[in-house]
Amino acid sequence: MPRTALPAALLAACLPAAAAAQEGAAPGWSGIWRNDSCGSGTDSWVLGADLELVINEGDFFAGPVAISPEPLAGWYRYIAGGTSFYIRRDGDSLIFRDLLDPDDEALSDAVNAGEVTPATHSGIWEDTAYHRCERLPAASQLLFGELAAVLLALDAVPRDCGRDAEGGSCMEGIAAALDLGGDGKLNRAELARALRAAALFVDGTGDEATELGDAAGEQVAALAAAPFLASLMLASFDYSGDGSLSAEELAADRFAGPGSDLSDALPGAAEFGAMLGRNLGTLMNLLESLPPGSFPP
Ligand SMILES: [Ca+2]
Repeated sequence: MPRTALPAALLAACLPAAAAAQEGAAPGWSGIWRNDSCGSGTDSWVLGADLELVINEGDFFAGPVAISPEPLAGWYRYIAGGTSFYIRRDGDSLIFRDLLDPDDEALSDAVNAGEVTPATHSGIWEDTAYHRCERLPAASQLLFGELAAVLLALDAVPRDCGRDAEGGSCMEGIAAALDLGGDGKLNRAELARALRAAALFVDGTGDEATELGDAAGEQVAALAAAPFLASLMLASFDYSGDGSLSAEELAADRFAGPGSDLSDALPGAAEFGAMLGRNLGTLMNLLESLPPGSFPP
């Protein structure tokens, strides 16, 4: 993986949807939601303004989301992984509406095309109520707690980030979202945390859900690789030599030109995710092939 791809990779993981997003989750919908109840549900749904993470009993999915700004018959259209669903708030619950028979391809196609909606059809839907929870259940927290926290923190990045005329302010938002210590810069551990979250996020993207067992194995590799990658990022971009990356250092020479912004600098969301997946996959394979002790301190 070329070093110059690393900050792009970090950005790609953080902002796969923002550059293209015209829509976003309605305010107050972001958070951790569980079906049934926080204690006994089977599924967790981490919903951010642009990104989501869905954890089921045996697998998980991560990716960009888009939610319509206006409701249809009280339901907001919500598009994830190219498939349309509907959601609405009901008090403290978030109601998720899917087709009763999601295997009915003709009907699914009509829903995805916007021809069949809750305003035009009834009796074909199945609703599931999700309840807001403070955190993921303990069993999920270990593997997904970091990604959930990073994903929700990115809600604070300006909504017009991808179209912002000044990429630098966008980078400030990203740096702030990932800055756990609150000093306005990203140190090696903060970069490593973002990279671990990025690796898991990429692991969960794609057409098929990823099995939890596979994700756990790859997270072990990411745990070892992330500090090494973070060191490479510091070696390449910490121009002031203080051991941290500032928003200015992340943005230097990249988003400075007149009229340049992230949407010019970065490819589309889908290509981006694929590129990042390839790069991280190659890198993980390389790192796994190295003998113990190969990592720098
Ligand atoms: Ca910091």
